[in-house]
Amino acid sequence: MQRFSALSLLKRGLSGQRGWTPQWRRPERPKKGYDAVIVGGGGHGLGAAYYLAKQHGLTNIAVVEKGWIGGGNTGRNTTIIRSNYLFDESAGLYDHALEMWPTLSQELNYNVMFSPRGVMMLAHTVHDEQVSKRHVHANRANGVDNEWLTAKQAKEFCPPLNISDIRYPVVGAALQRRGGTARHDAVAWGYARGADALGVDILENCEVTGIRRDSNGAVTALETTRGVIESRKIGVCAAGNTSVVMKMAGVKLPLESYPLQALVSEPVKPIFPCVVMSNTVHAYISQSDKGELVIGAGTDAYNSYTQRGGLHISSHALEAICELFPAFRRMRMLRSWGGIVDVTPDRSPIIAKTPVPGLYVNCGWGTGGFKATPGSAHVFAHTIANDKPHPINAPFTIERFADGNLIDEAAAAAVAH
Ligand code: FAD
Ligand code: PYC
Repeated sequence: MQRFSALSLLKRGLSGQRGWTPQWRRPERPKKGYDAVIVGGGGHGLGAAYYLAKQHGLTNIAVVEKGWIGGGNTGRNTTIIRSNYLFDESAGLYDHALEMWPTLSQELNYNVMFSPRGVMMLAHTVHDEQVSKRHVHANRANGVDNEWLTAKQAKEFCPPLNISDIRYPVVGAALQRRGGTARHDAVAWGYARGADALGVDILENCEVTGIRRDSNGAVTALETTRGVIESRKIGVCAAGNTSVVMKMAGVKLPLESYPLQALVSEPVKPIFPCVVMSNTVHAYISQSDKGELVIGAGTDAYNSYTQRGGLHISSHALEAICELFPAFRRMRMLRSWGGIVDVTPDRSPIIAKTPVPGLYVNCGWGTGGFKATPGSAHVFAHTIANDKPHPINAPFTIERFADGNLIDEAAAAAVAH
């Protein structure tokens, strides 16, 4: 790690910040070929490259990214981290990730600012309460922490919360204390720097435009805007663009792409101690370390590849936030943005081999893949290196949509879609 004295920092600042050492190399051009190539420089792709190099000794590899790393959903998400999903398979996957978050900064020697401040999911109706309690019981049976709070306890945990005198009074909440937030960009940058240090080429502004296959159907190369790159192993982590990339290899996946948006307020002093989500009113909120209230809404109701959502969706979320937290009614919103999320029919991801030899896919995270980044990257690297899934991602196949072994996490996905 580079260290700077106060004087050298000042000199660098005054000199227009010239002379910083880039955190990862920018190779002038791709090599002719690699042992493996990952498509997509988000957290899942960069993380997979990092674990391929670190744990499987595959260092002649590259990550190809059509824009800049972290510029997809990784840098656009609201960073909620939790593992309170319903089914055993999901507990295995999301808790594997949650167990990796507390030491990720040390692992990468890069501060990802993981903050386990607690994620509280509100219940507003008897039905909400029943569903939440079912999740609490299922989680605890799997050794995953989750607890039921009364409305009064929920307010004690989050004092700005209004629990009565509103359209949807709060009847209680499920709290996962180990849940929280992290700094999204730092996750991408930390994995990029770590992978680069192990020899991985990170190729930005390199869009995949085609996938070549041999007479047996196996992958042989990627066509990109920076030339043809040969590889017998290709891992696709292209989030909102998965269908587009997979079509290049003739693979059709059961995915629908939707815009999902979020917005932040002007920054204020620390006022909000945790993360609060409400599925029923389609809104969730936390406070960033910079002081902004980070607020998210539901997906738009139509398929699209635009990275912005409809105004009525964010207005709806803000109405709910103002009812739940009347103290925020006069806050100004600073900016909003959107991402594209790929949604599967059962709202669980696909982390799997594909019918095309040498082609692997990690997708379908919908509105909730950030939390899974370290765990997903770790098991996806295993899948690519060994040409077979890790036991944790073995259930997350493409075939489940034909054989019926669905992992229906619609209720746990938390953002309506
Ligand atoms: P990405 O970070 O999107 O990376 C995919 C990359 O692939 C992109 O950089 C893209 O440019 C690149 N790519 C695409 N096509 C090509 C091509 N042809 N060639 C080369 N590169 C290509 N999840 C949570 O767990 N908690 C949250 O609070 C949360 N909030 C969210 C809020 C919003 C507004 C949004 C949009 C998403 C949210 N998510 C959340 C979901 C989460 O952001 C994603 O599931 C996760 O970041 C996906 O990571 P990734 O690495 O798979 O994808
Ligand atoms: O998956 O927890 C989540 C989430 C919250 C907001 C968007 N996704």
